[in-house]
Amino acid sequence: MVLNSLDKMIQLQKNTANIRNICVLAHVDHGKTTLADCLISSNGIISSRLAGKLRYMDSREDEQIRGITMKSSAISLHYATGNEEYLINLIDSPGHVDFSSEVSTAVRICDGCIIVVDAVEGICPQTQAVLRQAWLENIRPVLVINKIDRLIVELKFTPQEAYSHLKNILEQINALTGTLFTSKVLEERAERETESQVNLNSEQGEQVYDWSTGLEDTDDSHLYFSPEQGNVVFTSAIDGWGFGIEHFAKIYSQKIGIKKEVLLKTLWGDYYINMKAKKIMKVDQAKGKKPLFVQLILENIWSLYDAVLKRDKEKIDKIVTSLGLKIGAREARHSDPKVQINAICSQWLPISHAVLAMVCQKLPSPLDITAERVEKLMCTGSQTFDSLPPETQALKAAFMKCGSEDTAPVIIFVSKMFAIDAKALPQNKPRPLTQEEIAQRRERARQRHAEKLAAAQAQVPLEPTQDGRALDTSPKGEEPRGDEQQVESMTPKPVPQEENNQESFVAFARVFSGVAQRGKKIFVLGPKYSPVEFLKRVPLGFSAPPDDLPPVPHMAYCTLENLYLLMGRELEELEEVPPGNVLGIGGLQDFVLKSATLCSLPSCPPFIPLNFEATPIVRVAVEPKHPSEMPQLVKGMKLLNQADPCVQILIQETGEHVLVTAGEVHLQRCLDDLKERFAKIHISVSEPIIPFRETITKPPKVDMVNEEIGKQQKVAVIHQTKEDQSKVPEGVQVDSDGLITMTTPNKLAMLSVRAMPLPEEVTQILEENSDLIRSMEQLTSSLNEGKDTQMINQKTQEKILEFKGKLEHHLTGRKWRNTVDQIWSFGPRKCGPNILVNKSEDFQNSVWPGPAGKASKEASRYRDLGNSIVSGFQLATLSGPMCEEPLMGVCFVLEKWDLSKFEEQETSDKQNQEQSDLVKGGQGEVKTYSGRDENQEQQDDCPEPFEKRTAQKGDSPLTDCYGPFSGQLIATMKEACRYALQVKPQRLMAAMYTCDIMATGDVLGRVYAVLSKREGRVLQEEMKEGTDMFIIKAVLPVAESFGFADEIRKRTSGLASPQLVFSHWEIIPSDPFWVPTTEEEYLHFGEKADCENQARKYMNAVRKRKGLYVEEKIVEHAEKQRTLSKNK
Ligand SMILES: Nc1nc2c(ncn2[C@@H]2O[C@H](COP(=O)(O)OP(=O)(O)OP(=O)(O)O)[C@@H](O)[C@H]2O)c(=O)[nH]1
Ligand SMILES: [Mg+2]
Repeated sequence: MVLNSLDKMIQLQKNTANIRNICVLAHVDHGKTTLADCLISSNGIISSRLAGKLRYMDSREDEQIRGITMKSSAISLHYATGNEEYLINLIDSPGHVDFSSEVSTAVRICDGCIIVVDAVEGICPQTQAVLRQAWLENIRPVLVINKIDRLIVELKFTPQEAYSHLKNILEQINALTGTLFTSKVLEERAERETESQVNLNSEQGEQVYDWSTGLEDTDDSHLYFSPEQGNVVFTSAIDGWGFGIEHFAKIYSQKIGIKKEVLLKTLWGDYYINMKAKKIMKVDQAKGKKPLFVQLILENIWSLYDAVLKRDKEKIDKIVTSLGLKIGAREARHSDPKVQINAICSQWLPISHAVLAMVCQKLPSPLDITAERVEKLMCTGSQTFDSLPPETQALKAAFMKCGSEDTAPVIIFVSKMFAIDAKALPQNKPRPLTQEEIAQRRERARQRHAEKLAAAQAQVPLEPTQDGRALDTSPKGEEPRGDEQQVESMTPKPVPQEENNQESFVAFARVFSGVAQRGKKIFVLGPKYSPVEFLKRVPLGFSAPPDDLPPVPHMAYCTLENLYLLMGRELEELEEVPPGNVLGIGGLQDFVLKSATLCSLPSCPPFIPLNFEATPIVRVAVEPKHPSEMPQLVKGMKLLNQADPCVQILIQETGEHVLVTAGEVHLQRCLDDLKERFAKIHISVSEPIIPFRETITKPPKVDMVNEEIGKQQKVAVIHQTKEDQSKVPEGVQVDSDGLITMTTPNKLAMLSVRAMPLPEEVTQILEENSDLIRSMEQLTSSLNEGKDTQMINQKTQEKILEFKGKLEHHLTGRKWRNTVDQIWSFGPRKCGPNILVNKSEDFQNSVWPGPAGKASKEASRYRDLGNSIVSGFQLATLSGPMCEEPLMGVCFVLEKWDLSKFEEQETSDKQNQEQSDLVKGGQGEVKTYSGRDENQEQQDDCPEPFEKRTAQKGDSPLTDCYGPFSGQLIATMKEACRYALQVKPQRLMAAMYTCDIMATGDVLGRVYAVLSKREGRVLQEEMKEGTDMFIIKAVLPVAESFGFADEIRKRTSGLASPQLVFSHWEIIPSDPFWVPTTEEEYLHFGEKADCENQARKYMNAVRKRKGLYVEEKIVEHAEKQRTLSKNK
């Protein structure tokens, strides 16, 4: 085992066909990093004794302490088999859900992946998630079933039981693959059908797609995991062994004399061997026979473990000699049986060979990239490949060829930026000196000595100081002064003082085509860059040097400053990187925020964005301990944002600096990074900010004591709160059915708005389609503005129709008649889960583009005013009346919109203006409408004449003492929406996690106790076959989740650990404004009745945090505190 020299790696990088870019994916703790250790030790980078203990890829201190991986990191390995030599770029990824974004960054730059499954735990939630991610990226998986030793040592299975157990795991994972495959085929078929329709219309004949018609004709056998296919190996990473059945097929074909091909087909499966007849038969022909896998493979391993654990020296020796192994004396005598097992097994069935051979045989090289994957990578959003400009389409060939000629365009994808200490960069590190350099140094030292002697003779008094300095510097290994200029090229670049402890960013990237050369200039394309935009601005075949190009949004031009070979904890400098390799790039931090596409041609599209599985949900506000350190904090947060693919940083309206992270562990890591690496200051962190949503529901049918409402006697209202809060002031009309009618402060326009709860399914559909809604809004607005109506491509149109159909399907009944056609906008931010419906007769406008949207003539006339209404709706949905949180699942219906007065005013005003142009530059005080209570008073003192600002062309923005008319409309609409909500039963919605807990039977009770204390709800409980493990699926409010994982771990002594993933929003059933009103309710809850109102607690907590008014008595029934002694 030789440590690979850099030259060897550089040489291997050039042979693209023998490169494998792979990542290791699994559920948390299934042994990815341990497996990586074993593979790394086969290259001599770490010693084989330390493999599994060191967890080399977990280079962060907190990773080592917590024992979980938190980032993906790459290492290049060399593997030789037969005459072939391979370069394996291995990426270890984290399994914890909080870091699933790191998995996304890894799968994007790989061609294949190793899915690791713990033989005891089997398929877990994250296993499913990573398998899906691999599918979405079109990368091919192979399977490693790890921790087989646990079946022997912990579960004490017999080989036969172990076989059934393993078969079970394989069936489960294949069932999963099957579902993924089926949905994909069906989706493609649907797509193909629409495609063929288009083709029929356009008479283009055959298209590129050649998928066969349907599921039944599609061959999917190669997709499944099966030992006989060679894409499954069984390992115990901790004991250093692993095998695929090929290994045993080879051995036994020689031993028993059955053809290897036959054995390959029968070693896995229900076959047994008739030794006498040398025949292989189906197991059910003769009962009680063991399958080949048990008889020929598992039993051998079991008996070895048995011998070692029982310390049966004789038997061990026998096995060792029969296998022809040599065990060192130290291992043979070692008291720990694990060491012996490791020593024997890692020689007998070396894990690295089993895994790497499978990787090289079964996983594709960069040259095998499929056309399907390339097209998918190139088409962002709803684009189709055919709709890309021809220059862009031409790049597909470059992707497929993965060529290294000079003419090949360089295409690199940066999937994340990671921070490393600038001192750890190879160019800043002192490197070992070469022989020549040592000779040079020696020579210089000699010269210096001679000079010194000469000087000493000439100038005796100065000697001590000079000497002192010389002595001071040289022992530190630094170059002595004086020689600095000559030496600069060979010594580390002196790092400037302030950079001394600075973080430097390296891009985690892969070359998809062309050769990345150091010093080469390249375009950096941000995720929103559009080659169409570029081609529009820059004439075809531009000849100007790229530096002089006109600015194009989301594009920059930069130099590839440093290229690195990623070697786990180390980086090695490279001059160039051939196509198909994973690499690190330095010097991009000013150009790339998180991910980017680099290309030598600007016609390249940016790669599709990484798909992140986890939604960042846990927020905290941070501030420096010393206010003067704010700038450092801001800078640190910027760096943190760049260094983490999924963290979000924002500054709220309140001025708080907020970190949004995927979960508690992620939060902790981000805070540590901020404190220790990026900001380097003390910070204080707020309690987690828990997000809520506000909504309304149908009026409840029963009250809090389950009595039908309306039947009980109302108590003479003692408790006035509900009425006190009477939310609707005068001047606003409220109908009995909740229709709010409001006029603008200048009384020129009147709006009637009603709020209705949307059915749950509709809210869900809206949430799922937010991207589509956003693009639809953009489309409509560009249509309205009369921009060139870019053809909506067929696929988007289909999607929009489908979306509309779904809405129509759920919005049925008299109440919702025509609603879908009348949807005017979605909110907040124009894509949220609330809708604005326009039922007003005289003005019709809807979001649906094309023929469905009936844009009438008035539409254009009223467009600006309409925009104000929509803005009002957006504002209202952004923050609700309960605690200023966004709304969800609410439909606002604009029933009437009376502008007749406004029109009159406008015409008379025009006439006025024509008559006299006297009033210029209105100096009259311009009040702005600012609150619900003011409108009444202000209406009275409103001076009649309007002051017009200098007339603008067309429809002038009317301004009166209440400010511009459009502003008044916005405010009125917003207020009307809020009142409309307040007259309906309001509810809070809480963010919910789904939580998967695996626990053994004996700690189950304690898990349930913790869950119920935190308002969790168990959805499902299953026993894992063949084990005493239970899998519990539960939902838990995010608000109650802080410290949950820790508590579970503590209560169960680490035997159960939950995985929390954000899943959905759920209405909290209790009414935050509820007060007892009937006798029974008083009896039941007492007058105060706030002890059980969870919703009120949440609402008040949010209000308090936001500095809003909270109606709360601080001290109630105050009494003098009496101590016992006084009481006597
Ligand atoms: N018994 C047994 N334990 C193993 C084996 N492989 C790994 N482990 C143990 O499982 C634990 C988790 O191993 P890791 O390699 O850190 O797991 P991981 O998949 O990298 O975990 P994350 O990166 O946090 O997702 C460690 O305590 C390992 O010692 C194995 O083959 N057998
Ligand atoms: Mg790990």
